[in-house]
Amino acid sequence: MRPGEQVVLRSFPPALGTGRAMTEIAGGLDAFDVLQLRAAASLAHAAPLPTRLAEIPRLDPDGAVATRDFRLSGRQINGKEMDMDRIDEVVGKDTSEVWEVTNRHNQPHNFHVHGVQFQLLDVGSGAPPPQLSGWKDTVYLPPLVPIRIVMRFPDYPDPVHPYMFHCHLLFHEDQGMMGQFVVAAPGQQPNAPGGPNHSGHQ
Ligand SMILES: [Cu+2]
Repeated sequence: MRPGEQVVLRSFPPALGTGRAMTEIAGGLDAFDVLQLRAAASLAHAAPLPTRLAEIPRLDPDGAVATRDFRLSGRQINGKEMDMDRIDEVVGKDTSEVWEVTNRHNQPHNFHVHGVQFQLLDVGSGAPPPQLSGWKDTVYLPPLVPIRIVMRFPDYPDPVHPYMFHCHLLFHEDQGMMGQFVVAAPGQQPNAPGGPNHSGHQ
């Protein structure tokens, strides 16, 4: 910034990969101002930037113990809506898995996983672009483009209290576009709070 300078940070239309009408409904044609920066009349120098901001250790997909498919369509994931009394997936504590996530719908969806951060392996048949190459909490899913993610689950097992995975468009998750997984030690069985295996819940 130069003294007295004003600049505006603006959001430009993202490439949603949807048809024209759906793109318009979903806000995919919108441009809008996000932030205005107004420099003071007198400025001091900032500290120099490091030449490299961060090192990101890559998760190795060859170390994954399982691969799972997640298909998002309508308001369902793998053909199911959220049920608090159902555990959809059981993963092993302190293990890595590859999840292939695909939006099988002509609407925008995205995918969010609790308890972990993940890395993208590929988007369609290509490598993820730089802006998708770091640690992610949520990834946008263009229609019909399979996205593979890799993650390592916590080393603390709990077969009763689940984590969620869901579309992070809030009205979609509110309409049931969500599922549950537990992190289990070898031999542990999932035990949803209202499920048939649960004994201690009134
Ligand atoms: Cu959605």
